[in-house]
Amino acid sequence: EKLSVGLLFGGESPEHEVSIVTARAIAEHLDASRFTVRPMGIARNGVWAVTGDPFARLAAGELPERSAHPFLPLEKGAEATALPDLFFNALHGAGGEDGQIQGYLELLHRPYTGAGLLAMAAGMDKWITKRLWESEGLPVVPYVGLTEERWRREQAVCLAECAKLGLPLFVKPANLGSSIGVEKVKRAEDLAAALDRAFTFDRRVLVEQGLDVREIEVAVLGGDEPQVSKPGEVIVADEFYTFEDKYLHGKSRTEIPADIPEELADLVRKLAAKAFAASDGYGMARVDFFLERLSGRVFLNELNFIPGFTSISMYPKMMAASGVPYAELLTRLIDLALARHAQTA
Ligand code: ADP
Ligand code: MG
Ligand code: MG
Ligand code: K
Repeated sequence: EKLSVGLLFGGESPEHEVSIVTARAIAEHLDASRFTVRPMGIARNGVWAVTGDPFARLAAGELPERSAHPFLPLEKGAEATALPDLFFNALHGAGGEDGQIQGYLELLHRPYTGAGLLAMAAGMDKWITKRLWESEGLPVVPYVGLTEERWRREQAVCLAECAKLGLPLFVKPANLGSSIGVEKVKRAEDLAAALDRAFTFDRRVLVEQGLDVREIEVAVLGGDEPQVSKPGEVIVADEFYTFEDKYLHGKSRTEIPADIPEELADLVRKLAAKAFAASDGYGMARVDFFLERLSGRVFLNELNFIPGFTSISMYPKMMAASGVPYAELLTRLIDLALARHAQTA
């Protein structure tokens, strides 16, 4: 008997389109001898499209009508849809990568790929992530975390605290991705306006020391004893790795494995495993590092529990270079989901 896999994609985040591309790749490569795919597209209005060809319907921008049942986000006419045996989560960003969908799937009592609710929510929040890593003595870039309330209450004190970090600074909303809302601030007099803009995205914002860095990434797969890939590098063309660069007119290149000394690669892989564990990681994560050019020091930047995941994205390419081709990666993630569910059910 084959397992039916509810493939969740789309979603209400800005990564809606890239998620459609990812899900098509997953559907194409899933082991057909073990699994049947049930594409479930979350349209931009939050309604789950599960009938017809959900890939085509979401790609066309369709906004399905919600069923009359007030408790369910399902489309009208799909009320009789059976629950799949498990869910494969291909949703990036808000709603899919931040614990929301994980909580919903827990309530449905079905296994799902990736980490649990707590890890996903904490991994989405760059401020919480840094605190978890700092508590384990892991190296993070010096930063100041600000809430919107505090910023409104005592701007001068906040600015003085940030000034201690020097220049340039990076200002970023705590709970976003794809470089949305990330700004490089080169002059002290520009910081207040940058903070005001960041607070339009989130009530929690980070101000970080801006370093001159190489960007090194590692793919992690598994549970308590995860497999850690060889590091790769994103060679950034612009001033930093921006949304445009990531999705629109990417001038950046990637290199796998990264051209770094072996001892450094070992250090990065060790730190990645520790960071994954400190964040209660499970399933997969791409752990991103900064390698400071001048000092050669290594810092953990962030971790992404649902990183870019088309067959040519960094995470799958790093895993493939470490001996796990895409189709096997999908099977491993599903087996991890089943194992985790068996532990907690
Ligand atoms: P996102 O989750 O949106 O990818 P990041 O924290 O990774 O957010 O920031 C996006 C990009 O901004 C990074 O890949 C890097 O190019 C640049 N960046 C962020 N923080 C710093 C920093 N402290 N120093 C130098 N560059 C940074
Ligand atoms: Mg991110
Ligand atoms: Mg990033
Ligand atoms: K993240």
